[in-house]
Amino acid sequence: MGKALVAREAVKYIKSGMVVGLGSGTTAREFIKALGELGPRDVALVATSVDSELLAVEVGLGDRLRPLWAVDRIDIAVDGADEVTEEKILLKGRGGALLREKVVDYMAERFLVLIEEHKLVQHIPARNPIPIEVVPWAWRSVARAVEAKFGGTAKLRQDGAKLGPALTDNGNYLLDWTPPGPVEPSLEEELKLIPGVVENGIFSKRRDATVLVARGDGTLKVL
Ligand code: DER
Repeated sequence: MGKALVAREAVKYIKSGMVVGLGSGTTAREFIKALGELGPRDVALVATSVDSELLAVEVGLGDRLRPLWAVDRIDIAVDGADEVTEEKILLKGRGGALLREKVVDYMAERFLVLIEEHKLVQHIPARNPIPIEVVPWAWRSVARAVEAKFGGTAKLRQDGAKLGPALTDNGNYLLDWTPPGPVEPSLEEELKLIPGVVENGIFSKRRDATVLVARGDGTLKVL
């Protein structure tokens, strides 16, 4: 209910002629469905995962899809999040699409985040590990380096559908790192200095994001 509420509200931000970044995850899926149903047709869409691409095709938006290299701007990116603080620092990546999401979410003129109220937290991480996308060959050395430098435990994410590690759409592995406690936003850059790290799920650079929050009572709050 809440996801559909924020998704339909988000469609109101989409205007004719826009280049729209499609996030990934269950809430972003609701947005894609609502866009197919209610949104303007003359938009260009850049999906941040194969999952979002496939759904866009399913809802009749396939002909609007463009690869990122075929557009010169993103007017608005619409995405979900796993956790959001008051300062609009996001934790993302439970869906494994964090690399393409961060590229699109960070380059977008406007960034719209769609969440249900329970995702609002005091600090990150509150309830989820921090995903780190790594070059497969280096996964263990990265896990060791993260644990040695920052503590906690870094586990290789297994693929729920088959034996072995999960692969991202970019052909990389994911580490789910549980730090000993809350982390500083600056860790977003520090993690990327570790050789073998491709990206991580700390999104601390879009404090200007608009956050649409679905409250438990069915009302909407805009942060
Ligand atoms: O994996 C991701 O980054 C997703 O956007 C995630 O953060 C939100 O997914 P959800 O809408 O399914 O909770």
